[in-house]
Amino acid sequence: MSEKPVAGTVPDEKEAAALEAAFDAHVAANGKVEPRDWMPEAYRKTLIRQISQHAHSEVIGMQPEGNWITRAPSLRRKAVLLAKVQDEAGHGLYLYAAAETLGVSRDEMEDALIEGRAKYSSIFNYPTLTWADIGAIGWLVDSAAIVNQLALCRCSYGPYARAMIRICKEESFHQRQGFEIMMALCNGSGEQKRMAQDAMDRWWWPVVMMFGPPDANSPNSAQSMKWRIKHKSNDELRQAFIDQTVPQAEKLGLAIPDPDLKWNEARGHYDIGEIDWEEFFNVVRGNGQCNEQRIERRRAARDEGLWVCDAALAYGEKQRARKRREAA
Ligand code: BYC
Repeated sequence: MSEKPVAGTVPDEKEAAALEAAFDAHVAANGKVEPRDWMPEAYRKTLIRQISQHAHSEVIGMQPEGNWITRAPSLRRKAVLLAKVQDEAGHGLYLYAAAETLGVSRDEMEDALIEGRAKYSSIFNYPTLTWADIGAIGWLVDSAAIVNQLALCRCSYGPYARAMIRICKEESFHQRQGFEIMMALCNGSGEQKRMAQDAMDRWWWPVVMMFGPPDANSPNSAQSMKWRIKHKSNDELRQAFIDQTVPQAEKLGLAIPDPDLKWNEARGHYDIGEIDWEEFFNVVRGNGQCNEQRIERRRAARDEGLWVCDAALAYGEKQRARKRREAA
């Protein structure tokens, strides 16, 4: 894209059509788009929407797991969980930074989340009732995240694709720690095994829904796939997750709460029962079990942390003033 006009150039109508055609050809050939390249306004907006919502999901996702840091069953489990939750904060930061390259500020994105104008993943509106939920999140939610994010590593927008590569590496560790918690519970006492099954029963369907609405009802998919932001559709990714997870559940000795789950020899995939899309849209609209609590906590964290930002800004200004004085 280097020979093309940089962002901020205002082309006339004919130039704009030529730029758009060149842009489409570039991304169709799997070319990368960088922050200073010309891009269609709708491409920029789509990326801001998706990357910021992805960042919000990482940051809000710290809450359900953070809920168990003080109650982790051993020092080792506590240290691992703390590290995982810190990783999620880091993922949020890489993603906010990637979105900022598109000309939106961190404050604008945060306001949109807190004022309910931006979404975050439906999955984080479910409560973590027992320690087994921490295992289920690591195993199932992070597995789902990896399936989705591996495809995003090839996203046409360079800063997003590069952030995804690092995030996926960290998510693999998260997935293993979740599976290991589930393994310990499944090989433990009868009560521990029941706790693991109960977590499976509550998390399975919300995780299946995490991939978003079915392709036929996914308004953003067609354009995002054309722009190579998405390389695989919501249903393709959902199917890949189900196919890889069923054998893992069998290994753990956990039942999947879907009486219609069945291997389909002809398709070479598992068939599943009907997904309750009403529940999904209800949660996305803000009416899930924890939506209010999640946003309220985020708002409180921002408000209570404002003095830290003010102090950092005041300190920076003091340093600059000193340098100016010394240079004078
Ligand atoms: N929840 O046209 P569609 C993590 C919305 S973090 C809520 O298919 P698109 C982790 C969608 O935004 C995981 N809303 O959209 C963190 C759209 O509404 P808008 C987060 C959802 O963008 C901590 C509308 O439904 N991962 O794993 O083409 C600890 C129609 O959908 C959801 C990402 O964010 C949902 N589940 O495809 C542990 C990945 N699904 O925006 C783990 C990046 C859909 O038009 N995002 N909607 O108002 C993506 O890959 C895509 O944005 C999606 C949706 C596949 C999620």
